[in-house]
Amino acid sequence: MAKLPVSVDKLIQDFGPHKNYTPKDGFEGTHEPDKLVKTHCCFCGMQCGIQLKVKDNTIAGFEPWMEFPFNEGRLCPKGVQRYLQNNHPDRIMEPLQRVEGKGFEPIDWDTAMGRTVDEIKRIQGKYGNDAFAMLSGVSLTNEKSYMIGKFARVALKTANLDYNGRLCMVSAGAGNKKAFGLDRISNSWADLKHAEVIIIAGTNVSETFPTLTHYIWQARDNGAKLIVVDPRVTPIARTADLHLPVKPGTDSALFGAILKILVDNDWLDHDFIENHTSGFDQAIDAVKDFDLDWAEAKTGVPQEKIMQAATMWGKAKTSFLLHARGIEHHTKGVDNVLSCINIVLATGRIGKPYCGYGTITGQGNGQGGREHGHKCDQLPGNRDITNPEHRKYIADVWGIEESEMPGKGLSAYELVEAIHRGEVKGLITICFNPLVSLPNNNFVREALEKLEYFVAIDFFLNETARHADVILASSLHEEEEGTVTTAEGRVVKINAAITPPNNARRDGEIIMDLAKRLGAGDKFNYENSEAIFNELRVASKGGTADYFGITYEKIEKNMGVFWPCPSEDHPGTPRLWEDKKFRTPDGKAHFNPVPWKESSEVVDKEYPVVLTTGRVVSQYLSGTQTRRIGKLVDQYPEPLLEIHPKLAYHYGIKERELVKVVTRRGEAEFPAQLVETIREDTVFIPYHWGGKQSANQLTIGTLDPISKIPEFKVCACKLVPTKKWAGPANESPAYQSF
Ligand SMILES: Nc1nc2c(c(=O)[nH]1)N[C@H]1C(S)=C(S)[C@@H](COP(=O)(O)OP(=O)(O)OC[C@H]3O[C@@H](n4cnc5c(=O)[nH]c(N)nc54)[C@H](O)[C@@H]3O)O[C@H]1N2
Ligand SMILES: Nc1nc2c(c(=O)[nH]1)N[C@H]1C(S)=C(S)[C@@H](COP(=O)(O)OP(=O)(O)OC[C@H]3O[C@@H](n4cnc5c(=O)[nH]c(N)nc54)[C@H](O)[C@@H]3O)O[C@H]1N2
Ligand code: SF4
Ligand SMILES: [Mo]
Repeated sequence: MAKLPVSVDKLIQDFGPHKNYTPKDGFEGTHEPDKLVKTHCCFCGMQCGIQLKVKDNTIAGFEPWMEFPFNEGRLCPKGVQRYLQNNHPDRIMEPLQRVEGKGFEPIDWDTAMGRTVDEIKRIQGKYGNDAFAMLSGVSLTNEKSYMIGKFARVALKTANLDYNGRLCMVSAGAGNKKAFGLDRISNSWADLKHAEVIIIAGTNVSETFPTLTHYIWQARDNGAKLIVVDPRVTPIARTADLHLPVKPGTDSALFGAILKILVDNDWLDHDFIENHTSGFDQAIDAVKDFDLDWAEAKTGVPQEKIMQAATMWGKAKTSFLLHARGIEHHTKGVDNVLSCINIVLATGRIGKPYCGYGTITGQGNGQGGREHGHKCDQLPGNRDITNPEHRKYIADVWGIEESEMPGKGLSAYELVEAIHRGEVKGLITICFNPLVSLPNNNFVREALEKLEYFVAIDFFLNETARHADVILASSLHEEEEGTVTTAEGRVVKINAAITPPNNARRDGEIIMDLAKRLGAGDKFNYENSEAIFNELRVASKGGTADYFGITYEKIEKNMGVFWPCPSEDHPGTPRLWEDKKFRTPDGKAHFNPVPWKESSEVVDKEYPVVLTTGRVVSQYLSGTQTRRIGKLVDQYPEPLLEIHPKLAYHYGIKERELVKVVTRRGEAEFPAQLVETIREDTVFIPYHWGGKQSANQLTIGTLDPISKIPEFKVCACKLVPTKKWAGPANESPAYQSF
């Protein structure tokens, strides 16, 4: 059996942005595969169908899966190259433990698991159960998400479980629950093609959900008008009928102003408002002063454009509004979402063909993973952990007393703050790289260093795992069967193509083994993934995210089933709300008042430039996976600072010159990329890198009070050119705009 080097310091050194890798055999195309396995991409929420070519228990390539209805064979650069992770030389193939001063050394499973369980018991015995926490991720299947929720509450007996969706969809989830009582996009993508007007707010769809753009093009071919709201002229914005270059953090002013215009012009669906909604008067009262002058001053969008957008939306008969992290990663993320929902409800364009609204879910299983108990305040079926009836129902499914079920725990960033304060002493992470992905990561690093015991479950040594005491060698997406729920609410099947190599184990087996060693083995006795799914179906029954009627067989037969699906004879629900029976207590859709609020940190003389962060097409999240795939690295090898030429001129910054970006949290240097596609007062940095290249050294750890999402999309920075320049600073027009 291949052994890892005693020390993996070398691996750590090599773990950088330039690590190129192509499979040594190059056997793609030269050997016939043993089999083709139909499954889905391991990356974003589109969950494109793909067929993996298997040769000798290795993924040797892929074939398009033409029949899968969403993507019909189309894939983006990440999907095409995901198979290169398999057989990668960095793969962790057996458990590792850290030896001070030496790096990591391989250990056997029994020692790794034994040590972990001893430490859990020691820490919980000394400091209480909640002093041992767990952070999880939604690249994991529904089965694993469900099992981890149960594991944390039943085996680890801690309240402190949260997940990386906390950095992702929670503002949208909270907004959707407030407005509709349910957290899912309203329509399947098929409805997008026939909408008359489409608003895309705060999402760079062509780079982040590339296969979805096909649906937008089709809508355009059918005559749809496209409005894009983004501080950057993103690729999709270049093809839009109208681009609104909003200043980061001001979307609620924009959508509030649009609501006011809809009211002033009576572009309203009075019947829908009267019979199916509540709260309209309060919502319009909150925007009564949002006139065009004010809105232009706040948002930086010329008032003619705001008027044009409102007119296009107001006069349309069918429409779709989509948003993603651009409006959600804010301390007013929930408010921004509600301000979008208000214009959808005012025009009654929901629950009808070609009329839709929703967030575009980010991670592969960002939808399903946020429904079945991963969250610190939630139980399966999107139940509420503070609701006595919900607790009782799930306690019965799990075979425990309701009184044994822990309560609401801390959210992801709050958990790190609790570690920093010394209140939480032990941590398990699975499928999460908080040191790269959480804001203000110098603070996160300090917290990690205070842990008494930290165990990471991963297949690559990510930046956070380098601080672990023990690493448990786990499985890639293609090594375990299960289901995921796509961004449109379609539950699809992930099929295992190969088994984990060498001494690596499936995530599911690791969790079950830990549960057994913690004395809860009888509650984690699953024969296979289907057995977990069948328990999940019962646990979700009657909840808003009801999967009871979904079976593995039905998924395979129909290439996916849309939840809610309450009984086996139910066909699933691609389009919500046709019956107008919203899942709120009064059965109505709720308008919510959204008064104006500033972002947590606004620019000033000392920090005069707005910093925003996000993604590029070839890299994925914290980059652990895509920074190891040579061709994706070639496409975008290092983080660049996008800056408008006028702002660059003001500081004397030239193309590719290093610029020091300084915030109140930290500083870092990035080569400048001069682009006319960004606002003159804003710079953008992609966040897929760690260490000195991490954008999250700069971002701010303030949270939305409701969703607890961090404000990744706006903070104040100053730029310090690293080359001296003698140019006339005050000449720059950009200077005027601060
Ligand atoms: N290539 C790639 N694709 C991905 C991912 C990835 O890492 N790489 N990750 C997946 C995941 S988990 C997610 S969450 C999604 C994210 O998908 P997106 O939300 O599309 O991606 P981001 O780049 O985070 O942000 C989108 C846009 O928000 C804009 N923006 C910044 N501030 C504001 C603001 O205040 N208002 C408005 N209106 N716009 C603003 C940015 O300019 C950017 O173009 O992508 C998924 N797909
Ligand atoms: N500045 C800034 N920061 C951001 C964002 C931003 O826009 N700007 N976006 C935020 C968003 S939307 C998100 S979703 C987060 C994501 O942040 P993270 O969730 O931390 O990012 P990932 O790269 O997905 O980290 C997941 C880890 O899980 C591992 N992994 C993947 N699949 C599996 C699996 O099946 N099993 C196991 N055991 N491990 C697995 C990977 O190897 C990787 O090490 O980042 C957030 N951070
Ligand atoms: S669009 Fe998303 S799911 Fe489809 S291939 Fe690209 S990363 Fe994978
Ligand atoms: Mo995300």
